[in-house]
Amino acid sequence: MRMIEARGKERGGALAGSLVAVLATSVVLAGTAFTARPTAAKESTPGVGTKAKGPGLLGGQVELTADAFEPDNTPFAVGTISDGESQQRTLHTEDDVDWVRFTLTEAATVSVRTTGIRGDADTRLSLYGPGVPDEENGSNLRRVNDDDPTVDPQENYYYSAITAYNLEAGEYYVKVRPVADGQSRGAYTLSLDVTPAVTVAADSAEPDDTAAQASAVTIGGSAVTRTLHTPTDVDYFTFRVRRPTKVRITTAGIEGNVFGDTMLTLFKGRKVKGRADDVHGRDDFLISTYAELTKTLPPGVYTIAVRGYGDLVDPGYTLQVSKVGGRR
Ligand SMILES: [Ca+2]
Ligand SMILES: [Ca+2]
Ligand SMILES: [Ca+2]
Ligand SMILES: [Ca+2]
Repeated sequence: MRMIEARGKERGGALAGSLVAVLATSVVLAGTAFTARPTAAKESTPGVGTKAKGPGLLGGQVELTADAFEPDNTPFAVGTISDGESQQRTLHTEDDVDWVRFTLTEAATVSVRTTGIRGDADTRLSLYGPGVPDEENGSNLRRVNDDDPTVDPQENYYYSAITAYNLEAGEYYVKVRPVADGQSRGAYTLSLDVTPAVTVAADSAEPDDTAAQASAVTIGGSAVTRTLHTPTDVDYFTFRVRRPTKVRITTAGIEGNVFGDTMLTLFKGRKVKGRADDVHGRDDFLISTYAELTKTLPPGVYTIAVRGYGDLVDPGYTLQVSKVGGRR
């Protein structure tokens, strides 16, 4: 399931609500109709979308053993994976963690994914770098993904994929661990593909890297399309609220782009200084998908900043501001 990494072990009402919202987003992102299967259903409906795995058994038949890459439960002194390589691995216990590293000698786009058959491992994938993973603060955590529709469009609740455009040269670390639901052990294949860095063109609104350069958008207006053409690109937007309004700000990938990961910050006013009391809302901390924010706002002028999570470039995203609970 897509969820916040830091809350991976939580279950219950509060998280369920956010999961539904995130799943709804993923449907839009994928551009592909598939039936959302909430975690709750998986836990409460044995035999339907669950795994028939006995203790120490894989699929109830084959014993689940530690893979050849163990021990690799910490990022230190782990093995490597290279471009085009696939590694057969297992999450043989519910607390198994598999770390692996790779080196980019020049800027490149990286795709790392887990695959397998339904009923095997249910993975969560993290990409750190460059440099030694900062698990405590997440300072070099680039992406997290639990379920990716590109890995398995039909039953995409087990395997994970991360595509990170234009990572700088350096050493990167991949972490695979089970989704914390007590039934995530199993076999999986870990694959890495490295392709040349892509060139992303600056959008027509550039430069819009300060609040003073923000593009005006309207509540209920059509979506605008932008790119994040450099790792440090920030796109500013501004809109006016004339009477108290519940507003939804949505970012999404353009057609064919499901890999983006935006961070969205909403400020009151036009003078964006980044002070905490300026911030009316944020979205998408550690969630590997496009940001969306819903807030009831008093009248005034607001400013939106969009940037790429993990300083990633994005070849095309849309932003739309809509009114919730009324005419759009
Ligand atoms: Ca393992
Ligand atoms: Ca391990
Ligand atoms: Ca831009
Ligand atoms: Ca910009």
